[in-house]
Amino acid sequence: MFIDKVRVDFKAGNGGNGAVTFGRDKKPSGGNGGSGGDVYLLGENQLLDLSKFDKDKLYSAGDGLPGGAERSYGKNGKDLIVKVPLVTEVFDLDGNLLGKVQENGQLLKLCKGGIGGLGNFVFRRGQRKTLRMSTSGKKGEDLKAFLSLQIISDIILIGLPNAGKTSILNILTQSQAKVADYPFTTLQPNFGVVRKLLMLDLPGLIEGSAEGKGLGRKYTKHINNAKVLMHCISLTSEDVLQDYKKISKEVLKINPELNKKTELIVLTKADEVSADDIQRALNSLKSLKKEIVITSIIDDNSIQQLADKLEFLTAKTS
Ligand SMILES: Nc1nc2c(ncn2[C@@H]2O[C@H](COP(=O)(O)OP(=O)(O)OP(=O)(O)O)[C@@H](O)[C@H]2O)c(=O)[nH]1
Ligand SMILES: [Mg+2]
Repeated sequence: MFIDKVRVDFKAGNGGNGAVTFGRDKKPSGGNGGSGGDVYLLGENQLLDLSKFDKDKLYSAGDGLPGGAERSYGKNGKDLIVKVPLVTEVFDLDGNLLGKVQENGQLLKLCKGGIGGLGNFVFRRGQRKTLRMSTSGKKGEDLKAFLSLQIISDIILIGLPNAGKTSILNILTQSQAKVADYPFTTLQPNFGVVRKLLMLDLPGLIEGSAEGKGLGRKYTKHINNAKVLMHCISLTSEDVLQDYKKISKEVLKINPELNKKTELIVLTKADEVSADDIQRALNSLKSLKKEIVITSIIDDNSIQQLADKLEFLTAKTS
């Protein structure tokens, strides 16, 4: 199941306690405790979602070990490095943004390990009563967080329910996501890769998606990071321009900046309509001055032309 938001608890390691020991000469010799390990997130571009996180688990780094005799230092606790997909944002429970992992290999420190306590060797020059003194290791920081993912895709498929989005994703990327002759077949985003381009198929948008109607809003944040918007409209529609406007309105409500994004209109199901219908649809969309490709999933040529166009547009955008 595709998961783009999780509640996760992190905890850095505690520092080890300082030791109280005496050498053969009866002088204080206790070493310092080791530091607790830190917790980091690491950007990993091969990961696609946050489903590997277990909300009931505490993600914790190792504790520092106590100091030992003869001034030996306790070993430092092991850092915990947790891989996350790009772009992962970290929020505290009040919704404050704490940080963002947006590049492959980027490390983001979430919690700092506690420093180790001091052993009594440190207090060797003190008074008699301080010779047995040591300090405890400090506690590691903890964080109750939400991780939220905004996928960086090359192409994002948008359009009304039943427009044929998943069918195109399947045929272009040889995926096997569910397709059916009713709206809202796609309940969670589907992924596929065509010519090394990551394609994301969102559940259909409807009027009011931006305000939370239907399934739209849950995943609409992923539109922000896509290079190309691929807007699917069925040629069997009564009014393709109206369909286009309904979705565009929703997209702009999600983010007004999205009208600057490269957009390709894909007219689908060409095999179900006549040549005249196609011409009529093209005429009604003319005023938009957008690139348009006409497809049918049973016409392989049209699908290859679409792939060429997507390759060209994404290359131009990056
Ligand atoms: N004849 C024909 N039917 C198509 C074509 N593309 C899709 N369909 C049919 O249209 C219906 C809807 O297709 P989907 O791919 O599920 O549409 P969707 O946009 O993903 O729909 P939601 O997930 O509900 O938003 C299915 O019955 C498909 O078989 C096409 O090119 N030609
Ligand atoms: Mg679908």
